[in-house]
Amino acid sequence: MREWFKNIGGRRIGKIACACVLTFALLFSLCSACVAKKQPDQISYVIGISQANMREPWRLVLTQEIREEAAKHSDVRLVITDATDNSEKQIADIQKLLDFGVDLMIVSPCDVKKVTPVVSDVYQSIPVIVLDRVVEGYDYSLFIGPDNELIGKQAGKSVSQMLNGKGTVLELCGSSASQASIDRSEGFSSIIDETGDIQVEQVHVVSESRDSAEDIVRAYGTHLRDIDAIFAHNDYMALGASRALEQLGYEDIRIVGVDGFTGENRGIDLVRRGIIDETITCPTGGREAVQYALEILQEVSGVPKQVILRSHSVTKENADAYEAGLNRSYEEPDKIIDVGYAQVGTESAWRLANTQSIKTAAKEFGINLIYEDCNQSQERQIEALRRFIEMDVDVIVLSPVVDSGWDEILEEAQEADIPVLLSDRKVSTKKDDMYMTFIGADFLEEGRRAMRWVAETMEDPEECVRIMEIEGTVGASPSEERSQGFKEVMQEYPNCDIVYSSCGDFTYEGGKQVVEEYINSHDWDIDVIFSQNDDMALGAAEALENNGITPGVDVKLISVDGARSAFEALIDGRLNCVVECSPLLGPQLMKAIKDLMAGKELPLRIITDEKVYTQENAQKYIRSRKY
Ligand code: GYE
Repeated sequence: MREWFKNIGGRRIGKIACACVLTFALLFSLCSACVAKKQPDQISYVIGISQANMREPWRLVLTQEIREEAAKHSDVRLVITDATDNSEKQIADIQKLLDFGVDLMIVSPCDVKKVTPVVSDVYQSIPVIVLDRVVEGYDYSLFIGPDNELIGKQAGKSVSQMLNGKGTVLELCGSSASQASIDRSEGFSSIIDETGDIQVEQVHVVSESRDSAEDIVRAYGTHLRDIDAIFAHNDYMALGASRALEQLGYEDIRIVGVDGFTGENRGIDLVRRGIIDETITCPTGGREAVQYALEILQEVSGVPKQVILRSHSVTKENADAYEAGLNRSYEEPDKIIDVGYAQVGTESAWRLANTQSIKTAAKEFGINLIYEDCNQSQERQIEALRRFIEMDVDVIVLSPVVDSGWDEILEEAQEADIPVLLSDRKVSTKKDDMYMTFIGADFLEEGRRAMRWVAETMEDPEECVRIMEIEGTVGASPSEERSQGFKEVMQEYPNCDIVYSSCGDFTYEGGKQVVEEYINSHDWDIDVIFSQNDDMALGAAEALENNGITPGVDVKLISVDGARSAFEALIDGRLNCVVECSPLLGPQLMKAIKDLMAGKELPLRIITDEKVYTQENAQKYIRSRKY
């Protein structure tokens, strides 16, 4: 390794040398009709891994998965550092990796707040994948991690069932600085609080280790008589707790852990041997990190911004089946995949681009797409899903026009054993497992970005800003969450206020009508219009112009989506800011369908990558816009 490091500075020279050798080999091969093979020691990429620590078993598994996945590529090298849970050391490690000249960095942060600015700086020069704990903001290429709040909720449901809704739980939490532990606790208590008759005693096990957990539980002594269950934030603490209970003779206390790895004394083994009652899996994302790292380095399009991994509840009853699923080999189905797709409608430029992206990708992936345009009607979408179920399609894709009212039809799809994928918009259902994955945007962040732009461009921070909000379809997740995100940031600016809000239903005419109605009933006194999509913003601009008000000058217009028409309006000065919401979900959706049909597990959510555009940068980007 040392010898190799000496060459690292010359790696670039090495690559040029390799390129010359290859060129010669290629010329030679043209003459001798033979193709030069890649030299085994040719390095294409060096990936730096900044690990929070190499002490926790979860991180050892993460590192092992990264190594195994990278080993499949002879031209990839890893440089791994161990921050020993010290954020100052991690910051120094990250700088060293940057100085080595790594091509991409994978960071698993020790302390989110301290490491966020460093990741943001590195991201200005090389791609960064954040693992396990997300940093603040979006200055990174990709985040891969579990949904820790959902893991906590699953534990809460399991413990509540074990205790029949009544009793006392000892919660062995991880470090209070660990966002994962905070989220797990929040999820856990959100469910426990609903039951109303379960008390929780929380203890922070700072080292999150087996032995510390064992010591803490043993110190409880006879007080354990009052404890009915233990929820440990990882399986190692669960094992420590079980050892203490065995020594003290309290063997009826139920135990739930987290992580669910295979191997001796790890979650699946502990459950199978009856040492703990349940483990909730927390995948590391190591393999996915290397796979996406190569896609990023090879500039493959469509790499998402966030991949949220799925967790499973494993008990003695399903441990064997779960482990068998881990080792299953994947094989492409030997049939054309039939996909029923219930699209919202044709209400906006975004929607047309979204439909086109999905149809084109279906063709490219060889998938038979049965497409239904449901004209912004939930009733027609439900009817379409029923037809897909009767047709016994392989997969259903739904872009739900609104987020509620889907439980019954999704139940029918489940009973028919037809997986449902959500594209673009979300649903809220009673049960968590009603669909396989969600592929779409972070609407909350889109709303925040719109208000941040308002704040950043206010001439006088003290000035009073009167805002009109033109909302999309009532009850649709983008409408609700963009509004929520906007208001969340607006709270920091007491002089800003939404003085009028009305629904434009995501259409041009809808946006135009909102402004006309306001003008007909008020003297114009609006400083900023926040329109939740481009079509409504452009309709609003026309209404303003019809009334002698200059959009983009007399009133600032902010929109969401980023269609070409919006870029043209930025360049014309009629719009001031456009927050991107990509409709180009087709490739990711079809890849997810192929993976699903090949037996692979899908992430819980795949969140698209998006940016903010203004009059200053619109001209630069308009040529590269794909919709
Ligand atoms: O912003 C709008 C479309 O669901 C994100 O629906 C999508 C929204 C998009 O009509 O233009």
